[in-house]
Amino acid sequence: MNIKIGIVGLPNVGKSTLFNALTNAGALAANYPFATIEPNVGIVPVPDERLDVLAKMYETNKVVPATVEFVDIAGLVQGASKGEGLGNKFLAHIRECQAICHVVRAFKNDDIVRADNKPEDNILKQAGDDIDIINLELQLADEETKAKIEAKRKKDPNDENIPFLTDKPVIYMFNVDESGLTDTDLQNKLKDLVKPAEAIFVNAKLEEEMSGMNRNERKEFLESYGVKEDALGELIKAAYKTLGLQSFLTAGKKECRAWTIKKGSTAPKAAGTIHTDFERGFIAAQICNYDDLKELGSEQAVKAAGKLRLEGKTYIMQDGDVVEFKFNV
Ligand SMILES: Nc1nc2c(ncn2[C@@H]2O[C@H](COP(=O)(O)OP(=O)(O)O)[C@@H](O)[C@H]2O)c(=O)[nH]1
Ligand SMILES: [Mg+2]
Repeated sequence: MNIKIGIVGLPNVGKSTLFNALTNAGALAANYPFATIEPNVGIVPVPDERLDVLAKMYETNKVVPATVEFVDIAGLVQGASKGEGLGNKFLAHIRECQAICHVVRAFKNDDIVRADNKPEDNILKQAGDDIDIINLELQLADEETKAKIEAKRKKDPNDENIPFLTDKPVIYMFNVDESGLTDTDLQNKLKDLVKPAEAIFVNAKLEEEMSGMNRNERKEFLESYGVKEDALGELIKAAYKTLGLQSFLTAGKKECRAWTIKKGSTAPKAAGTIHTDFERGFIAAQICNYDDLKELGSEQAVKAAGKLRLEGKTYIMQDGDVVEFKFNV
C-alpha cells in the first residue's frame, strides 16, 4: 500500500524546509535506500523500532520498513484557482495524494515575509486567515471540477469520477516558534481552529538543524526543547490515525518487514498486500503478537507458551501482528 501525502500551504510557511527535514529524518530512520524521486517528491521509511528488534531476533540484516511518499506542492496561493501564481498546476499533485498535510505558519519572523506582506502581529488570527485562504482555493477548484464533471456526464453518464480536493483528509501542521513547542495554551487555540482534524506542532527550523545528527543526537536535541518526537514521527502517527491505517509485520532470516493496511482488514486482504497470489490462495495465517514475541524472545518460545495462533479467512488483523501466511497457488 503506497501512501502519498501532499504538503501544501501558503508561500513562506516552511513547506520546503519541512519536506527536506522529513526526507532527511527518513534517511536516518532505517538502513533503507530512501529516495528523492524528483526534487519535490521523497519516499520516506516509516520509523518502526519493532523492526530492529525482529531483525536481531531473526538474525537478518535486511530490514524493510513501510514507506510514505511526501510531495512538496508549491503554487497554492490566494487566487490560484483564478490563475494566480502557477495557476492550477497544484491540482493534479493533490489529487494523487490520500491525505493533505497543510502547513500553517505560526512562527514570528519579520525577515521572512508573510504571503500577504503584512507584519506578523497576531499569530492566532493570521493562522486562521491563512487556513481559510487555502481552504477557499481548494473549494473553488472543486467547484470548477464539479462543473466539468456535469458537462462530461451530459455526454457520457458513466464518466469516471474525479476526486474532490475537499474530500481529502487534512492534517494541520503548525510551524511554531521554539516557545510554541511547549505552549499548550497556544496549541489548544490552534487545535480549536481546525478540529476535528488532527493538529500537530513542529518547528521546521529546528528540524532542519537536526539534518546532520544521528538518532540519539536528534532525540537529545529535541528533548532539550521539550519535544518527544520529531516531525516525521508526529506526521506519520497523525496520518495513520486520520487514514485509519495500521501495520503488520513479517519476520524471517531473509528479511524483516512492515506492511501498511487499513484497520479492519481481514487476513486474506493483508496477505494480498504482499502478493495477489497470497490472497487468492489464502489458507491460513500463523500469527503471534509482537509484544509476546519480544517478551518471550523467539517464535519457538511463543509456540511453547501456546501463543502462536492459526487464523482463518475472517480474522481481522491487529496492529503489531507478526504473520506468516499459508497459501496455495
Ligand atoms: N524562524 C523560522 N523560519 C523558518 C521556519 N521554517 C521556515 N523558515 C524560513 O522561512 C523561509 C521560507 O521557508 P520555506 O520552507 O522555503 O517555505 P515554503 O515557501 O513554504 O516552501 C526560509 O527562509 C526558511 O528558512 C521556522 O520554523 N522558523
Ligand atoms: Mg517551497
